[in-house]
Amino acid sequence: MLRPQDGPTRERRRLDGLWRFRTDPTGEGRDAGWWRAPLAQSVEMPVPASYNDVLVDAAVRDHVGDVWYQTTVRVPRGWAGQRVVLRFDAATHRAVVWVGDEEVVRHEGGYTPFEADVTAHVRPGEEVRVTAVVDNRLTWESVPPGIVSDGPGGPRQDYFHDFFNYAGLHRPVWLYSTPAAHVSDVTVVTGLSGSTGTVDYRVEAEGADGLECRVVLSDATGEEVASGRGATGTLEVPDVHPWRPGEGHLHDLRVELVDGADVVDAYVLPVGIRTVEVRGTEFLINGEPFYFTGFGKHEDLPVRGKGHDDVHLVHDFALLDWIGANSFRTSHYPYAEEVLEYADRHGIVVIDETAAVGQNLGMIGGITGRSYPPTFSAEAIGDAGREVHAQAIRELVARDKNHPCVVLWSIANEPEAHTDSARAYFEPLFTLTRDLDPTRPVGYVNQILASADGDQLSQFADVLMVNRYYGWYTQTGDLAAAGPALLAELQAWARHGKPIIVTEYGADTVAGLHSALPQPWSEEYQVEFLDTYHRAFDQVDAVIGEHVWNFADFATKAGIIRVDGNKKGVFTRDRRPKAAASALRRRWRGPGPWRR
Ligand code: GCB
Repeated sequence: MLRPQDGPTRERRRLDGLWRFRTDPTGEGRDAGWWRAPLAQSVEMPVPASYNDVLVDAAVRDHVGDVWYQTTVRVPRGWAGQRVVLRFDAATHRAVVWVGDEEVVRHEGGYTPFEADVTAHVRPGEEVRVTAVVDNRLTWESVPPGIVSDGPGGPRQDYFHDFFNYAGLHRPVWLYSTPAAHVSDVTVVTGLSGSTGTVDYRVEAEGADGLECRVVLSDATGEEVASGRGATGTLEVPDVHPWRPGEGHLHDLRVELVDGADVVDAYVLPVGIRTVEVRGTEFLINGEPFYFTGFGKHEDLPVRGKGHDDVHLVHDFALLDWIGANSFRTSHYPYAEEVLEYADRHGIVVIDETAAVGQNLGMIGGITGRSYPPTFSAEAIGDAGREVHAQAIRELVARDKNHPCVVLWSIANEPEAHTDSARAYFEPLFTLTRDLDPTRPVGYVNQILASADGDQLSQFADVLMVNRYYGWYTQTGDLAAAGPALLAELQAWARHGKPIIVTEYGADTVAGLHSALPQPWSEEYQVEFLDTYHRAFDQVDAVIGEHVWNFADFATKAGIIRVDGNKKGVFTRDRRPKAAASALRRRWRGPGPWRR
C-alpha cells in the first residue's frame, strides 16, 4: 500500500490534532449509532497518541473495549473531480470508520495502515464528520493474543507479553487526493551485478485503461539514470551508487501514467539499490558479510505511549548513531512508516517483525502458575487466529516490501516451537511470507524452551534469531555460570549451519543503582552481563549479530517482576544513558573482534 504524498497530481492533508474522544465502557455506542452525531460527553484527545496516559484517569488507562474518536474536516475545494481517500496509519487493535453517517472501512490489526475511497461521501469545499471506534481487546483471534474475562469492575484483559497494551490512534490520519486514474501500487526488487545496479519494477494502476506507464529513475542529485515504459520492466544503472549499511543512498523512481503529453498521475518512490543474501552462516548485504549491532526496541514514550513523534524519531536515531548501532528489530510489531523511511535515508538496517508475540502458553503458564489450553489448538490459537496472523504478514509485506532498510522478516516473537502443532501452524506462514517476498530471508525469534535439538520451526527459517537470558531469568546473578551455558547453547545452534542473531539479551537495571560487586539490578551488573555475552558471541563464528534487549526502559502491564516497567533499557525511558551505554559504544564503535 502506497504512502500518501504531495505531488503535481496528488495532495494530502493530515487530520492530526485534538479529536473528540470518549470511552464506551458498556459498549453501547455501536447500537446507539454514536457516529451519527457530534460525540456527546466527549473530551479532547490528541492524535496521534495512545489515549491511555494522556488523561489522569484509571478508567481510561485501563479501559477494555471500544473508545470513540471523532473529528470534523473540511475537504479542500481544489479537490473537486479528484478521488478522495481517508487513511489511518494505525488503529490499535481494530477499528470501524464512518464518514458522515456511512461506514467506509473496518480493519483488524493494530500496526498496519488501512484506507477507504470516500469520494462518494464527501463534497470538496464542505465539512465532513469522521468517526472511528477503536477496540483494544486482545483475544484468541487477534495478533497478539489475549483473554478478556469478566471482573468485578468490568471486563479484564489478560495478555501474554510484558509491554503495556497501549491503544488508540497511534499514527497520523490522512485525507488525500489522487486522480481517478491513479497508480495504486509499485513493487521494486533491486539487484547488483558488478558495478551495475538493476531495478525490477511492477506498477499497478486503477482506472488507467488507455494510459501509458512511464518510469524514470534518478539519482540523489536529481539526474536521470534510467527510464522505462510499460507497467513492468527492469532498469539498469551503470556505475551504481548502492544503498548500504551506514549510507542510506537512495534513488527516486518516478512513476507516471500518461496520456500523450499529459501526466495524469505521478508517484515518486524512494529506492535503495542493494541485495540481501544468506550464504552458509553469513548474512550478506551487497555481497559483503554484515554483523548486526543494535537493539530490540519498542515504540514507547512517557505520556504519548505508542504515539508516533518526529522529535523522538530523530532523537532515537541520533542515540543509535552515538552508540554505534547499525540496526534494530521492530520488536514486537510493525513500527510507524516514518521510522522505516528514516532508516532508509540513514542506512540503518531493520529486522521487521509482525505483532505475533505471546503465542506460548506453556511458557506463560510456567511463569504464572496458571493453566492454559495447548497454544495452537481449537481452544486457543486456532484456524481463525492463524488467518489473522497470515493477514498480518500480508499487510506487513505489502506495506514494507520496498524499504531497502528491511533485510529480514520476523514472523513471530518467542512462540511455542517444540510441538507438532506449532510446526503445523507455522509452516504455512513461512511459505506464505516467502511467496509474498522471495527476496528477503525469513525467520522467527525463539526462546529458551526451543532448544537447538527440540525446536521444530528453525528448519523453515533462513536465519536463527535467539533470545537468551542466562544470568537473569536463569543463573540469576551468576555470570560465571551464565557464560559457559550461553556458549554451549550457541555452539549447539551453530551446528544448524545457519547464521545466528542474538535478538535479545539483557538485564533489568535501575539507573543510578550502583554496586561494587556486580549485583543484579545495578548498572555494574548490566555492564558485566553484556560483556559476558559478548565474550561468548566472539567465540562462535555463526553469530552474526547482537541486539541488546532493550534500547530503552518501557512501560509494562502491572506485575510482580516489573517495577515501574521493564528496566532492561540501555537508556532510561527518557533516553538517558546507563553505564552500559558507554560500554556498548566502546565495543560497537571500536575495531571489535565482531568485525570479522
Ligand atoms: C522476552 C520478550 C520481551 C520481554 C523480555 C523480558 O523474551 O521477547 O518481550 O520484554 O523477554 O525482559 O522479559
